[in-house]
Amino acid sequence: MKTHYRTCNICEALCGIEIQHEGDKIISIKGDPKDPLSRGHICPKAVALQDFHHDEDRLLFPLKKTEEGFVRISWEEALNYTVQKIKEIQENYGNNSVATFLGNPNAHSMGNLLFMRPFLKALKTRSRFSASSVDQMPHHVAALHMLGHSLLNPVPDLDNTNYLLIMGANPVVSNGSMMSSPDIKKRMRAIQERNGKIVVIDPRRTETAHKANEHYFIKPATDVYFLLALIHVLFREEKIRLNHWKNAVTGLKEIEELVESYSPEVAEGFTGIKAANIRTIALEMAAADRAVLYSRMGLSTQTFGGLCIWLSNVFNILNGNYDRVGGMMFPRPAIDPISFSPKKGKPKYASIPLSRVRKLPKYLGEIPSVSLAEEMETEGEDQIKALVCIAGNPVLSVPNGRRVEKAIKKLEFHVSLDIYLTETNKHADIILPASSALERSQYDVTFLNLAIRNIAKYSPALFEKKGEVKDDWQILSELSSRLKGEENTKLSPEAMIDMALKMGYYGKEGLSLEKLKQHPHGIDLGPLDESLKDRLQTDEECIHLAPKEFLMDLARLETASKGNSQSEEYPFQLIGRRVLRQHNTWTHNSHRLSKGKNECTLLINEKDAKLCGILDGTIVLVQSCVGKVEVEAEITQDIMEGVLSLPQGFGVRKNSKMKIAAAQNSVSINDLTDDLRVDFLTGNAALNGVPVSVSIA
Ligand SMILES: Nc1nc2c(c(=O)[nH]1)N[C@H]1C(S)=C(S)[C@@H](COP(=O)(O)OP(=O)(O)OC[C@H]3O[C@@H](n4cnc5c(=O)[nH]c(N)nc54)[C@H](O)[C@@H]3O)O[C@H]1N2
Ligand SMILES: Nc1nc2c(c(=O)[nH]1)N[C@H]1C(S)=C(S)[C@@H](COP(=O)(O)OP(=O)(O)OC[C@H]3O[C@@H](n4cnc5c(=O)[nH]c(N)nc54)[C@H](O)[C@@H]3O)O[C@H]1N2
Ligand code: SF4
Ligand SMILES: [Mo]
Repeated sequence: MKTHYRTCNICEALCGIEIQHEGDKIISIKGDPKDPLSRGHICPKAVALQDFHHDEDRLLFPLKKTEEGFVRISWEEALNYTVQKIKEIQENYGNNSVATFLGNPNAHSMGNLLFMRPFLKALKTRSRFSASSVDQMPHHVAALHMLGHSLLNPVPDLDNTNYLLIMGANPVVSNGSMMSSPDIKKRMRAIQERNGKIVVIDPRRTETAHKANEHYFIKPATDVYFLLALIHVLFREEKIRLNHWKNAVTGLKEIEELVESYSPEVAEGFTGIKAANIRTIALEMAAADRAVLYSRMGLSTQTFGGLCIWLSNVFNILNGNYDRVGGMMFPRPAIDPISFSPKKGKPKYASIPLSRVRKLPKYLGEIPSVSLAEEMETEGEDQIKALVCIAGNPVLSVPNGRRVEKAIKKLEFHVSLDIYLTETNKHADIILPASSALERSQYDVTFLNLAIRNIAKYSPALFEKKGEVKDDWQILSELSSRLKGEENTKLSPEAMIDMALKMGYYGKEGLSLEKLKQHPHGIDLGPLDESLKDRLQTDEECIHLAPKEFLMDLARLETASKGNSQSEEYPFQLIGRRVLRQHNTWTHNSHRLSKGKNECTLLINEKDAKLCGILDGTIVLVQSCVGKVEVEAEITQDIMEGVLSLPQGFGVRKNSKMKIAAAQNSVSINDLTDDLRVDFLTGNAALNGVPVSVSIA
């Protein structure tokens, strides 16, 4: 029996795991107590890594769609045919007629990240989409305008804070996002044990809210008023303290003026949270020496997602808790993506480019994913005719997935890099099978940049590859060289990581790949420190509190504030949720994760259920202006009246080749979400607060 150490790559928590195995057979998967970040913590999903590896439904050979269905072909044929089709379509319709969609697992794979840029360069298309614009794009937009670089994202210093205000996040289940902090429950308990306080603002009394000191229901998509009121109180009560940023911010006056009219009383009217409570939270946070506001998914994926994330930053800065111990802090990663594309001293972009059809902003060079279908459907120059989908499942993950599916079916060519046959790539012409996590090596380029301690860790591959699968980076590299008509690169991800480590902040202290290989549990590089002055990318070395992009969006807020959002036809507001035992759309074929009670239920408040005659377990029809689903109702007091919740990531259909997933009752929340609901400021999807109706099916 052998023991292998690595980092679980499923979610952002970066848990260290210890795998005991005999050859290809896994004996056990446990938390690694010696991992400096996770200290032994894991969740049930890590144990399922073996299910994905051994899954008989996993794709093992390149496939081509024929009239008889998918048939196995050779890699040579698959790669050559793919490149031939891409070239043909680009010659006929222009380079931008070939689109890319990059899904979430790319962020969790070193090879994908390192080889994506050369691949995109070889593909020469500006039609790029990703899961970022159905997720965290507002965080990048705020970082860009306030700090000068999209990737300069702060994380809450959980281990040192004494007051944690959580808005629109459920880390007890999600294990945290834009914040790699495994074992969140223990870290939350530690805050309470040192007499600190945790407050949660969420339309649902979540698993996290149950562990907090206080929870307040908020009417979906009204958080912007709550945040404006928090800042209003700081000014009114003369609590502004900038600490070491005192002479290094711009826009303070503008912020003071704009929050003037947003008192806690005004916010109460929109949010449903009592003015007195809003005032108390602001004053308690001002009084706490170390306090932090952490806002995530529930805030970034709403109609004013950009304003919400911007104002969350502004609050932390004005409360003296930015780049400061116990507040929002900036990691110093061993491989710093910012050092590879610094903005400092560069001329400012004139303006953000806009998408072709709906004129939405293209941050990070990406067309917002809410536009995926319309960019395929709408004729004219740059209409999308082909799709290269890399670890993405937009039919289930993008709003109005059914429309996306219809548009994808009409494409001239569609190639997919995936580990499964999904609701998206079942329509592909070519499927290129990627390796699973245990078959490849890993250094977490993305999430070590968001970890709440500075850590470096490398994990080698554990198993030989099954069938004919290749690592994504190998596939990308093969495609790049064919597109360019050049020899395949000899560079490996390992060589690139080694180079980057040596060039990085800890390189001078001797950090290298060799050193990481000698420390299989990872190396602790210490707690977060005040690093923003070294890393800030604005020309003036100041934090911009009031960038014009955000100020301009306040006009949209004012218009919206005057309208009546409640519709008679769709009187409820739908929000999403995550479940502990699944990750997005791709873990549903694990038998370990899929046994037990049905988790794909519609949560409804008991009073609403009574009014509608709905009982626990009743099959209900939920409808929105784009579609409908039938699903089992689950009655609870833990959701606000007028709000309904469906889990995200579900929706594998009965005829799916993922047999275990197909056997479950599963509906896609994105059959209901509306692709026309968008945060116009950032282009991010407004997945939360969708108007819906519910009735007995
Ligand atoms: N309504 C609603 N919609 C949402 C959300 C929500 O909360 N509500 N959440 C959004 C968020 S935060 C995200 S991140 C997106 C996720 O959206 P997507 O990224 O589209 O979906 P995933 O399920 O993460 O994974 C996509 C695909 O990657 C494949 N895959 C897994 N591992 C690998 C690998 O190593 N290589 C390759 N090539 N493929 C692999 C999986 O089989 C799957 O088909 O969904 C978003 N959509
Ligand atoms: N188990 C598990 N873990 C995961 C994932 C998974 O699928 N399963 N997915 C991973 C991914 S890709 C991501 S991005 C992260 C996301 O991690 P989180 O950001 O923690 O996301 P959620 O768990 O969806 O929590 C969002 C919360 O926002 C609330 N919410 C909805 N609308 C509003 C609103 O208008 N206002 C406020 N204040 N709250 C609102 C919801 O009720 C929910 O509790 O999780 C990651 N971790
Ligand atoms: S919390 Fe995330 S990283 Fe940790 S074991 Fe679970 S899925 Fe893996
Ligand atoms: Mo995500």
